[in-house]
Amino acid sequence: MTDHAVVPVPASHVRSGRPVRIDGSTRYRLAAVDGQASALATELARLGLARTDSADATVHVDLDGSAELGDEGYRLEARDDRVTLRAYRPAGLFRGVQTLRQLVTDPGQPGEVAGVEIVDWPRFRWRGLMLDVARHFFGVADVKRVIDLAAQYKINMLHLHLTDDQGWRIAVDGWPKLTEIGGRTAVGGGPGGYYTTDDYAEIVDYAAQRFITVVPEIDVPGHTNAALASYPELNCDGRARPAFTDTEVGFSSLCLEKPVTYRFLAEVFAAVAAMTPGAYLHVGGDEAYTLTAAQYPPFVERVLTMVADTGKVPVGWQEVASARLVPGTAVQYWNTRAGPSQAVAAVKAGAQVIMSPADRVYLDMKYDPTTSLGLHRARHVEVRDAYDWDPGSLVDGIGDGDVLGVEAALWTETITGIDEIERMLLPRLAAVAEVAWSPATTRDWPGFRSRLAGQSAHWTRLGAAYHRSPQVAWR
Ligand code: TNX
Repeated sequence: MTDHAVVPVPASHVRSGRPVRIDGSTRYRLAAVDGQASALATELARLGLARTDSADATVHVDLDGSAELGDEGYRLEARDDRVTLRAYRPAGLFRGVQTLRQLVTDPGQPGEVAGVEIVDWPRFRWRGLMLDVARHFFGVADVKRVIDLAAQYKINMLHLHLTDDQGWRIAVDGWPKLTEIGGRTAVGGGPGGYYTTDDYAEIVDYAAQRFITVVPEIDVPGHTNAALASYPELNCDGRARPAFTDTEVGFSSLCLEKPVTYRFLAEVFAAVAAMTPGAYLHVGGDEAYTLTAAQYPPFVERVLTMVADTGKVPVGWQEVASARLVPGTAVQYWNTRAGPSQAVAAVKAGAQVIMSPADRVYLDMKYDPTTSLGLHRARHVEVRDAYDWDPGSLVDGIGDGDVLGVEAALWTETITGIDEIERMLLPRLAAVAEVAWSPATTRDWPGFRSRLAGQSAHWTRLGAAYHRSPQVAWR
């Protein structure tokens, strides 16, 4: 048996003692956790464990009142016929249960948990996945599936790209045509779709049960053709734009001169903020190629202020760094062809950066020339590309303390179904998750490569499609 096959690799782990046997009669005790315990209990049940309140349980899951490892850290010990998982917060227990699952030989079947002592906590606070539900729409069930896959690798932020030229995917009170018209299109002319307020609440709740925060993105001022097609008054010439179902970018913009634009934005941001228990609201800001260098920054400043006024922390793609940033704004570095100068400027202005370098973590990129799905922009992104980089030293002038975290992105121009999403996420999402979670000193490509091979049995058990990268010796 290999040492262990945990992804992301824990901050510290030592092999200790005999493995602990697990079978149909093994019980767990979940103490001192109320409210948020149901997803934890579901996860433990999936390991084949039954719940008990008795102290003679084999698996003990408990809060421990020690803040030392932070809100997501945990300690996991398996030895002397006993498994103990402790954390300061339920979130830490949930992360620890993901580790425990990976230590069980064959979850749901009789087997054993390797004898270990693990102390673990995340390197970065933001470990995200962005899903583009605008180019193609994915319903609540698909998003839940994505949440499940992400949760296994300790991802804690789900960024939903809710609006773009090809579709508007979220219902907003007072602006019904956004979804009636703007929600009915998609790349290639498909039927589109959108989330009602209840649908969205269901996603937010499902994510929260797994200690994942949903970050909604309303992309402005560019990438707005779906809104411009829905409401003629949002266009400077007062004429609705035709629906757009192709894949070019950068041609659309809200009309910056019209007061209605700002009423629209205020109402949309207020509505989306009200649906969002999380702290962040993403305003896009990318690829507004029709605007001049004099037009764009003041608009962005106004938008960031509007978001801050809703009580949310604004996030924007790297382009927003040309504006004066509201304190606390997080800036997402993505465009590796344009280079990091905007991200560096954002850091100089006091912002924190979310690292999404396209040539590493854009999971819509083809793996290699034989990949049928996906785009091929700068380069291919094989699993090693997604893995073998360091967020704290990638860019001169951006150090660990400037990095809020790391986020993988799945744009969906070419992606139409959940099986295609899975094939693009797996195995690369596991790689990005380890980059975001594990200390630089505990991880390296040879180790990851061998631990990753152990994940495929699990994906097969889940019925998830994955790319059998030739870089990995799959079992
Ligand atoms: C750039 S990344 C975009 C998206 C595209 C993506 C395709 C970013 C902020 N904008 O609009 O979907 O490239 O890889």
